[in-house]
Amino acid sequence: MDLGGRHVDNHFADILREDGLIFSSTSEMEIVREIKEHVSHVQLDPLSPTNYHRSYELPDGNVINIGNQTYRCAETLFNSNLPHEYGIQQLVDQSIKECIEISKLFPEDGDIPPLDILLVGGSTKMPGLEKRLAKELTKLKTPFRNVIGANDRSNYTWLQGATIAPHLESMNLTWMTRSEVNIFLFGKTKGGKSTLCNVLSGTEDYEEGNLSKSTTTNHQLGKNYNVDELELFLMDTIGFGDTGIDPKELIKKTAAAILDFNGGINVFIFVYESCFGKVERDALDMLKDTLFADQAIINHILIVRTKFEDFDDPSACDADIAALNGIEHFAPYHQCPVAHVDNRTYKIDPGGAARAQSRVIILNHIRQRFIHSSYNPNLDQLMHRVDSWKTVEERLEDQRQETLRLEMEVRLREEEANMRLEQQRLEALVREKEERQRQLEDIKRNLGQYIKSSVALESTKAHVDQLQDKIVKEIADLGGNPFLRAVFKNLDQKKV
Ligand SMILES: Nc1nc2c(ncn2[C@@H]2O[C@H](COP(=O)(O)OP(=O)(O)OP(=O)(O)O)[C@@H](O)[C@H]2O)c(=O)[nH]1
Ligand SMILES: [Mg+2]
Repeated sequence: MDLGGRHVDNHFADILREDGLIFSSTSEMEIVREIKEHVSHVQLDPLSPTNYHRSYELPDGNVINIGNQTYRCAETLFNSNLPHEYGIQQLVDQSIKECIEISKLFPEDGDIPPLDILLVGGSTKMPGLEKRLAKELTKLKTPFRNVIGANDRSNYTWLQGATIAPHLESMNLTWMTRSEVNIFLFGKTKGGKSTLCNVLSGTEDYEEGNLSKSTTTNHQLGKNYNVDELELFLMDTIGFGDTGIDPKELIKKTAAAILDFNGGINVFIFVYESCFGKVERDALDMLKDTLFADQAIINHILIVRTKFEDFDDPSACDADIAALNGIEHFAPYHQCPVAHVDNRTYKIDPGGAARAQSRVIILNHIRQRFIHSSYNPNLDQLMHRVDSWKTVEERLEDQRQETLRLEMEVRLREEEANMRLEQQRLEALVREKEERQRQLEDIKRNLGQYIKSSVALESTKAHVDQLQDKIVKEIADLGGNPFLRAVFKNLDQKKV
């Protein structure tokens, strides 16, 4: 029986409408799922009146109040007045009774003891489920002992599988393996990603938008589908282009979608319509350079051109690929296979024949090229790259700041050099002044000595004059010797 979390979400969205709370698009259904995880529970007796209210803050900050829908949503699991035929209690009852019937085929093994029922899987985490299931099974007189919630229920199946995996060889069992294909769809908004998800899954789980606004505007959770012996894990994403979403936010949301993959990604399906231009190239570059910084990613990209009316005409497809190879923006991705589809709406193509054909085309590509290997991103490095990623504007601003910083540095260096020159000039002036000072001191000193010498000379001269006068007088006293008079006369002349 296909009954689980998605049914609870859908029923929850239906009954929230009673309070005027409308959630319908793919992204809004994610919000419903989150509300369910936070506020829902399973009532032991859904008919007993309760006055139950829980509040929940929506991503836009609005707080909503939810009444009995918090437990009514889980009633879909028990088929209380709901459209499907069985509830989980009937399924469990049937399984246990079948086990007992089978055990009767092996009487030598004795009767099987009363069974414990172990709840596993994310949808079983709603508080109160164990007790309610036990109550319903008792009503059905199911032979069981306890209903137990497994630890780590979301991963329990895988964990248990992992514990027996090492013994498989010795158990000599032949196991059938299902081919799991992890698919990440991305591309420009309104290109047809969600439609392709519907086509591949054969469902209408994804909201196909109108052509005037972006539809998938929030991070999606991947979903599993069994399709033609393949187990597809599909991840629809927010479109690039005119989504009005901040590019940084978009990169973060795209990275968050990648983090949801358990294990590798087999194929990145890049969806585009009509022409391959710069937006398309930027979106692929974002994957190759920004998120993974790895050329090898090219081996895991399938390019899908949607809305291609002649998709069933091989020569038209070949001609389109030839034209694509002539486009400069496409050059880095020319090795990637290109598929053409036309997922016409049911209005145009009520039988969905074109969609069915598209599915075969894409699955063939997947089988031929992508099923056997997957790309395992290094998630730590991915987050690091996302955190340090900058928009073109931010990068330009960084460059502008760097240029300003360099200009400032050059100016400072020039000023420093000028100051050094000025200082050197000042030092030279000081040195010259000191030199002049020294010279002046020398001159003063010499002048002093000169003055002293002059004074000495004057006094010597005065002394000589006195001596001369004295001599003259003494000579005059000596009388009138003609020879001496001539000498005196001569001396007088010299004196003059
Ligand atoms: N004729 C035709 N219409 C298509 C095809 N693929 C998508 N459409 C239509 O194109 C519109 C947009 O398709 P979506 O699947 O919502 O596009 P998207 O890429 O998910 O858009 P966002 O979620 O806004 O990013 C819808 O009206 C689809 O019905 C196609 O191959 N052929
Ligand atoms: Mg979409």
